[in-house]
Amino acid sequence: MVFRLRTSRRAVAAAIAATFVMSSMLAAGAVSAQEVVVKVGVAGPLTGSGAAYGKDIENGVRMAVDEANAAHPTIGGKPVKFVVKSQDDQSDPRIGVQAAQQLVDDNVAVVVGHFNSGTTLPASQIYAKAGVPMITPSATNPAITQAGLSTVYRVIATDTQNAGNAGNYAATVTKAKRIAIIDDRTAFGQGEADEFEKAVKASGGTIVAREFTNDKAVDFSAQLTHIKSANADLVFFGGLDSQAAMLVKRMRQLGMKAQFLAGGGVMDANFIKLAGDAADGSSVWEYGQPLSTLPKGKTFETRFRQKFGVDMLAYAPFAYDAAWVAIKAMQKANSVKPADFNSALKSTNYDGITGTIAFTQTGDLKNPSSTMYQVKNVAWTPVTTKTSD
Ligand code: ABU
Repeated sequence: MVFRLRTSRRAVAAAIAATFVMSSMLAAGAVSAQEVVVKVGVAGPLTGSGAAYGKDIENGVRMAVDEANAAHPTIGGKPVKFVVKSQDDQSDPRIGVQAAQQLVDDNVAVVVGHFNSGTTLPASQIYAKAGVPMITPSATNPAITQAGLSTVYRVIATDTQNAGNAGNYAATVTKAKRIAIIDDRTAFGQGEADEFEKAVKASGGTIVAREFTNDKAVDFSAQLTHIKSANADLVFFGGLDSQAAMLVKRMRQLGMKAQFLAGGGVMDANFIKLAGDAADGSSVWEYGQPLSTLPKGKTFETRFRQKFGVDMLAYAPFAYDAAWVAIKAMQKANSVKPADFNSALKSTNYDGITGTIAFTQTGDLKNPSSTMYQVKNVAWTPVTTKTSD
């Protein structure tokens, strides 16, 4: 009996002490009983050949979220903590759908992603059904925003714009007379090659060969032999950096002197490293304006390197901006409920790292830019930028 009484007194004393500690922590702002956790979903390839792109996007989102949390935000009168929830879609449309469903089941408020057009297209339907806004920082197939989904946004130019600029450039500026195209048959690669072809023809250029491969291929000898026999003087590749590098390398090994031109997803250090000497003189059209010309661009690059210990690829600034666009919409709507802040997203006017972000009625970026870069002295050098109306 005596023993029980002592234990009970100890328990009461411990409870009083715990209450005192909790009150002190609340007063100091260390914890909050009312804190609302808001999950920001990120979807992209975190394994496989596209993993570097997915990690780049995840880092961009993490940077925005950490900055937002450091300012101790309140929304709807309650303290809010943003957390990043990532899903690896392995650049596979089938796994992309599963990843999207997982994020929805995990009650994310918003998704930044996916990286690939091929995963974004089916995943956007899952988010739309659940009413969860999705902002892609990188998927550029025009069809993504043409499906009439009110929860879909894109903070980057489409391939109608970017590859369209490339096609017009190839036909009118390079003076190429015999243009060949090869694509990787993904929603992105084939899509941008189609847009390139349309623009070449609309600008009076001539396509002499249209070849394709797949996004896992490492040998392009058959396609290049055909392109060589067609006597092409410019080769456009629709696909990503590693394959672009292997392709231009093989072109030079085969003695082909044709100009090499590509679209988005190629302008990075990986291309130069893999292509070696063959990289020299290669040109690409990449989405957006050069970071070096944007007011907050250089600082972003430096801060990114300091925080993550790696150089950013092309899409981290777009992912960072996409996350901030979502956070600002929640603050404007004073709600973290997707149904509330999705309306606020539609009137976004955000001064981001990549420029001003506002959306068209279909969720595309208003007045998107794209820039042509060329490899000179083992570095990508901006040549010209075009901004669409
Ligand atoms: N737009 C660059 C690569 C990502 C994609 O659209 O598949």
